Amino acid sequence: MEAYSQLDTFLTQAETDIQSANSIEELESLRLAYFGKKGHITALTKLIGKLPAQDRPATGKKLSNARSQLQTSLETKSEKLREKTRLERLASEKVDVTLPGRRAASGGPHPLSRTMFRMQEIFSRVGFDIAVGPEIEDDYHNFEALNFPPEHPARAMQDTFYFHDNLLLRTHTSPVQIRYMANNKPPIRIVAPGRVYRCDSDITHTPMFHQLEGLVVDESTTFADLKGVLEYFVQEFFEQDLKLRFRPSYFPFTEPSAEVDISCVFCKGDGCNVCKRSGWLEVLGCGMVHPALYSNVDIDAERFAGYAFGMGVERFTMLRYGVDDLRIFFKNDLEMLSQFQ
Ligand code: 2U9
Repeated sequence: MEAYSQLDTFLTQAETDIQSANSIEELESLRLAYFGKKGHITALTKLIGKLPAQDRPATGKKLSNARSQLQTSLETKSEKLREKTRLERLASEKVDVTLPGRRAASGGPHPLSRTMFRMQEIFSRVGFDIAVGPEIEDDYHNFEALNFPPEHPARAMQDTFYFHDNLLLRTHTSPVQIRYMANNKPPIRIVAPGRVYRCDSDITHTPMFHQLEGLVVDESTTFADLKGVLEYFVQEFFEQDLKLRFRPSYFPFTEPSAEVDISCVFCKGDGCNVCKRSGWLEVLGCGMVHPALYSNVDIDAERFAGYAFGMGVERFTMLRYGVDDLRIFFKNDLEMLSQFQ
């Protein structure tokens, strides 16, 4: 029969088709085209019965050979394609172990916190304890005990947030030292870090800012001790050999009082924009504790003397990191903050 005489041509074409199949799916559709319900080989197999009896054995054998040849080819090709797919998957899933790792995003302390920790660490190295107190204070601890009498003009130096006559947001951390002196006997050696509040807001002032104040009260404490401690602190904080300059000043709670300049951390004193060509930066206030304060806390002013100092955490942070705008500390801009690692 015609269909059988073309079996060789069919086989040749089928071999070509099998070899050029590019996927398991393509191969499967070829298998169906040969061996499926309506497949060519299936059809030929069904036709065997219609051949003259003498032709059946030879044609049947030929067909059986063709069937096994195709099955072998399909099987071999199928293995090849599976191997190809496996290799492609391996290549696409390949891990380049030399690539740099992806770091897990992690938070960290705010730059102002970092500065406060750094300040506390330096002072604790030279024997200072850390003291803290409430941010909501009364007039007595924030002003009166610190030698700001009622109606004294010095109160106008600090614009205060009042809840009412007697309750306010502390304008400095000094009430912490008053409370500490009231509850502890000398020798006293503390720093008080924390938030303070003043009704003031412009480019260089925020209504909330941070201070760190220090207090030492002991027998025979002198201004020279104060100078030594501040020189050590400034050197350690900025990791630079900086000069200190003490200028006479006034605070109600210290006498004598001084403002302290350091040689400019940017130009080393040569004069630049930051120090306004002066070579100096004002960074601290300090003085000997005013004897009037001791009577409020039951310390013998004849026997003890003390020194105190105060500094702004924002100012020190700006100088250390070269930041020229105070407001970035309060914006919670993560992109900005994540640079202070
Ligand atoms: C007690 C006695 C004395 C703390 C002091 C200063 C000088 C001072 C300013 C620095 C920059 C505040 O943040 S700032 O604006 N501080 O100049 N502070 S002496 O004196 C005290 C504190 C407590 C019982």
